Amino acid sequence: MPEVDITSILKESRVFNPPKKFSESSHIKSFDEYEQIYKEAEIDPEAFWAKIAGELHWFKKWDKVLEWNPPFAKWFVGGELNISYNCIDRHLTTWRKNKAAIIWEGEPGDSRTLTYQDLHREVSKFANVLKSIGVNKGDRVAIYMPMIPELPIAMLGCARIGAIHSVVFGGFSAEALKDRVYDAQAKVIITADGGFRKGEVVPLKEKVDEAADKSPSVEKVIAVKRTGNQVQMKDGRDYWWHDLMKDASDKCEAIPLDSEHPLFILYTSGTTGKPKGVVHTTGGYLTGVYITTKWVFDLKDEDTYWCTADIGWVTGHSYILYGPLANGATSLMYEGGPMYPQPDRFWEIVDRYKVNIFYTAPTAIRALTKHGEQWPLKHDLSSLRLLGTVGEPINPEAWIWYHKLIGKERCPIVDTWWQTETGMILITPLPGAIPTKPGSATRPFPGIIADVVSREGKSEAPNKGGYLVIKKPWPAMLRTIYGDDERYKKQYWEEIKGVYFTGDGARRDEDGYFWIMGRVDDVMNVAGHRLSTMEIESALVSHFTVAEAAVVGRPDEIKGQAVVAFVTLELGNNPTDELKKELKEHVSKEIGPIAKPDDIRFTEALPKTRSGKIMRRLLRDIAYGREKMGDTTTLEDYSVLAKLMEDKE
Ligand code: 7RM
Repeated sequence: MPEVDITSILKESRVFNPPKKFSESSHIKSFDEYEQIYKEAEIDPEAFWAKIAGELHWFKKWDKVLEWNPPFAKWFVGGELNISYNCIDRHLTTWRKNKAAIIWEGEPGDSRTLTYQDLHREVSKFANVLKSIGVNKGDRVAIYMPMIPELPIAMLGCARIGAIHSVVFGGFSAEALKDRVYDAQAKVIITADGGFRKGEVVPLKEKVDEAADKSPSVEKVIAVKRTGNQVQMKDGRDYWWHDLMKDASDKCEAIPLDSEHPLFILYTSGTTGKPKGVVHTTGGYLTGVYITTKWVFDLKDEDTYWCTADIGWVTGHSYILYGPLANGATSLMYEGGPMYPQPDRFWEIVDRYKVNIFYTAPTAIRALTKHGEQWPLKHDLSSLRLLGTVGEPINPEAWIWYHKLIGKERCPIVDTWWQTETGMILITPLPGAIPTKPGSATRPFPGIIADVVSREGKSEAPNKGGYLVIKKPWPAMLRTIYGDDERYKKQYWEEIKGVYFTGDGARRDEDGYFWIMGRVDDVMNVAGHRLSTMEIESALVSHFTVAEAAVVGRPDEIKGQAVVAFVTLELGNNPTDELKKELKEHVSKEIGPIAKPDDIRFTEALPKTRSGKIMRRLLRDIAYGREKMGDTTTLEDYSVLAKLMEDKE
């Protein structure tokens, strides 16, 4: 881990208060109310979390709220519940029985709505299917599917009988799938004959065949027919979803599970080698996602809520599926890409379904910004009342675009900081209560004790950069890395003694607001100053010609590191030397000469992971002039990288 003395140079002084009308009708209505709840939760976190858990359905109440043997936590010890019951059955005895649980839109334009009652029938049937092919409580089930309704049905079906799901994002390669199936020793893989993405069929079954052939643990494969794509079905191993469902009974009670029974494993990339299987359990996870969904998105029964993530990422697990359904909400789910068939697909969907709450990633916002204002302007977005972001720091430019063009200066924006490991949102505005500042995730959620500290674990002064840590256990925290308690301990709890190490750099301003500066390995050291790549990127993007920028360091004899910026331009701008000069001056003016890029390289696209995070590690390889790149398995589009390597300067 690098030394810390992260110099923070970005100053953003705009403050946006929650609109009065919004506050009046929201769950948490004022800053004072937030502070009051925060304080109470700080004094007695167990009482705070127990009160929330009490709003859920338990077959058996817990004996003890928390058992903390650092760094191993157990929440709601002795309690028994079932997430599938909480997300479905619980609503069937209320008026929500015939409420839309999931509104699904396929990329080609087909659609389906599942009420809570529909979902109950499908999930019960599928749980019986799983039992009929030999899946038992505790068995691992890998899920490698497109964004179709059968995906949440499969997950809830697993949860209903206590099988542990491991969803692998449908964009991963056969090799990556095999590694994850192997690590989890999955007994079954659930997939489809393909999915639709950017107008094309994405093959899935072929990759499953490749992975399953090399995975002795896999006994059965279930495939949904989605695209009509020709696929091989192996006798005795492979079954069509619709064949198995045809005769399945729709009666399957949700079984009581121990509060600490594992709900899912979700793999996330570490800095090195093998992906980490992050383990989440039942009672604590549900408590965390239930209350954050309700308060952060200010969710009401009338809302149509849309999170644009893929369920293959933690954002989809927590905020498309479990959080919203635990609240009895209507969750919209979209199969395809934001630019298909045109860059207004998101806005067209918002308009057609009258979406009220919209949650997406900064990378999507920037991509849409690049296509110009005409696309959102074509649609009526007046149904929107709240916007959200997640995944990376949002640069103030993109924030303001989102605020003006999408929210029409009417909708609060919740910039939510969290991780696969945290399970739930930890640092975030509560939209009716906390004034926002573009680029800041603002304050910790009640019950969360966050801090910015030095390598030695000492709190940093306001506005001084340091490591973001969480000081107390929280219910939705990861319990371990699957099969590797040691790695869990070392990676998260031993880097900085006694606290959870997030791997992110941050600063806290004079109002106690958190400004996330990205992963600490995305931090540079220029002439003795540790600079956040994100802040320089932000300055670049504030120039009217720049669509997106990624900044990395390369070794420099004099300064230690030199600043290299990879820049994509808004359509219609020419990548000239003049412009390079102008951009350097612009950064110099925006943040100071220390941050002025030494090199600017124009590129048509930046290398990103499939979830849209810029892979600065690979750009660093290029900036260093390395011939061989590091691990590229999580890269979305290899040609972007190949092109960058070709036009070396
Ligand atoms: C939910 C998710 C986690 C990493 C995290 C940060 C970055 C996420 C924000 C953010 C600044 C945010 N899980 N990150 N949200 N940085 N502001 N609002 O993305 O496991 O895939 O990634 O993402 O670096 O550590 S994740």
